[in-house]
Amino acid sequence: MDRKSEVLLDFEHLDAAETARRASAFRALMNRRRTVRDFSDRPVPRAVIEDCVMTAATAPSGANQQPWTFVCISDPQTKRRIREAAEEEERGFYAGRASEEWLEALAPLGTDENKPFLETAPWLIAIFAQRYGTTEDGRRIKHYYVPESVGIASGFLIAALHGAGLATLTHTPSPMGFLNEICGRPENEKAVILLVAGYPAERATVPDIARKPAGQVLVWRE
Ligand code: IYR
Repeated sequence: MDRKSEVLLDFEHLDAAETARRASAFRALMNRRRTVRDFSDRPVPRAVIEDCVMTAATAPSGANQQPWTFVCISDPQTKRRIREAAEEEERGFYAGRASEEWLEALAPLGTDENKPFLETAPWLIAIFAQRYGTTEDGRRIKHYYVPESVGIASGFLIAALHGAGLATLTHTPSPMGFLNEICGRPENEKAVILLVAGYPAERATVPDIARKPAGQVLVWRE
């Protein structure tokens, strides 16, 4: 087993004051993020999406296997197919598959089976988890910590898009098998999130909900 290493060269060594400033500024930036469901059709250049996806692809992953594929969709016909398939699943969900308890938990969000944003927003990013890898000669390679790795990368993507001034919706139509067919992805890949990205519509509304305060999130052992 060869373990090659290289010197860590471009790590930014900051003093305490600058560290505190950066932490605080990033907290303020991320605290302004809201999940948005009313999108404008204002275009977003492909290069912006590429930068954000390649930021996501800097995420750490199990055994550095980077078990993710991001399919970026702006083509109106593909968006329409995705909307139609997603709404069909959602009709089944809201009209029966979802338990009373689940529907109650969703009530504050005001969601229903209509997903117009899947056509309005300029970009849909279908995030696929590679459950296993394959070699060129077709053998399977086991992947480790796949849900964790793809979850971390998805968080990076949401943060990158937000940092670029875009709004996102972390959409999870259930089940999402239709995305394999529409996006032409192989059997080893499982769609985990359909991320909607773009600018918010004018006068977009968001649910009146709040983040948990530090006292409910953060435990110190000093
Ligand atoms: N997939 C449905 C329901 C839904 C489920 C959860 I969990 C949410 O946080 C929001 C919605 C929908 O998109 O409407």
